[in-house]
Amino acid sequence: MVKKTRLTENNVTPEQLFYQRRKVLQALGISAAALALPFHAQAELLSWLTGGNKPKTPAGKALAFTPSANYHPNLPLTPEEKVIGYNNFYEFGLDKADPAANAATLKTEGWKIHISGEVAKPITLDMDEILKRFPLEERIYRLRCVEAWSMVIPWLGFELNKLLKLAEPTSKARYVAFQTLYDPENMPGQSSRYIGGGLDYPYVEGLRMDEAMHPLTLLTVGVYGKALPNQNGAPIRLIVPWKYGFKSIKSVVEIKLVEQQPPTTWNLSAPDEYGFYANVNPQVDHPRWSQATERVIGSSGLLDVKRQPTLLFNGYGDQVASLYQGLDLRSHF
Ligand SMILES: Nc1nc2c(c(=O)[nH]1)N[C@H]1C(S)=C(S)[C@@H](COP(=O)(O)O)O[C@H]1N2
Ligand SMILES: [Mo]
Repeated sequence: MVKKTRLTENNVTPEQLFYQRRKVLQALGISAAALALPFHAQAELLSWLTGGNKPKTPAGKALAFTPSANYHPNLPLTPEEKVIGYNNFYEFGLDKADPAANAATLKTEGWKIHISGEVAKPITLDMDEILKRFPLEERIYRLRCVEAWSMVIPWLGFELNKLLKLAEPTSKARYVAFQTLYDPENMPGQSSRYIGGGLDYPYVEGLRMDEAMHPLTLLTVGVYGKALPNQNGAPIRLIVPWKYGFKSIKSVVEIKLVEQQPPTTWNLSAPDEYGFYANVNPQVDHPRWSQATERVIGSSGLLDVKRQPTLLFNGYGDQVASLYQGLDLRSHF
């Protein structure tokens, strides 16, 4: 068994410090986490960090979409450079700046998504077919990471239920299982536990069928009016706005409808800390930190970090609380 890596609460470190630290460490040729690692691991990270002229992730191309009247909360957007520069995508490293720096190696050409399992019509779609079949809508959603920070992000996407209906789920379909691309050659965290934190890859996630069919649940292909940058989970990723961010799995290739609750990556890694449901809940603390408040990314100067109260179901309770009637949210965290 590989060592468990745990998400950490970064609330004492404004994101600007991450960038500064990243710059200093890059100048030194080594990353923060590396300093605590054995020598051979430092060497592995060093060769990766200094590995030639890495291509820069290109900006996404502009996409056509309809602004959605119903999903535009009156909230200030997180600046685009934070949305595409401060990321969690452990396949490309553990630091928040790592995905933007390293995800250019993700191969998205010829991408296909495969829907199978408990369906009458298994189906494989490429990105052109997806964009042809499903008109894009802009949805402005809150994103609340389990690490107690948050953003407000304008996604471009379509409701997952439209894709699932196309495959005609059978009566046995009770859950939906999702899987990220597995490509250890181009996703360095999948082949090195020092880069990828020792998670089991490919990254997998799951939803109950009613959660998957809910109109808030999106497959997204863009952000800020353009195709998703690789670091945000290009070319297509899930967004479930009332759940902690780790449910919103990136770079999805497989969607399988199943009878039994599927395994999920963070729950496998630390079952006492990350549950299957992962509904945002200010009353149920993480074992190592409070979930009552959150750090607002992009709102602060270097030292004045704005915190705000976290909302039950991330503020989407009116739409989703009925899904959980009779469920103990404390034991089903
Ligand atoms: N495949 C994969 N999906 C992932 C992750 C990851 O490491 N790998 N991180 C998750 C976490 S913890 C969060 S908070 C969100 C971050 O999405 P963003 O970088 O687009 O804001 O992606 C989620 N999806
Ligand atoms: Mo997260």
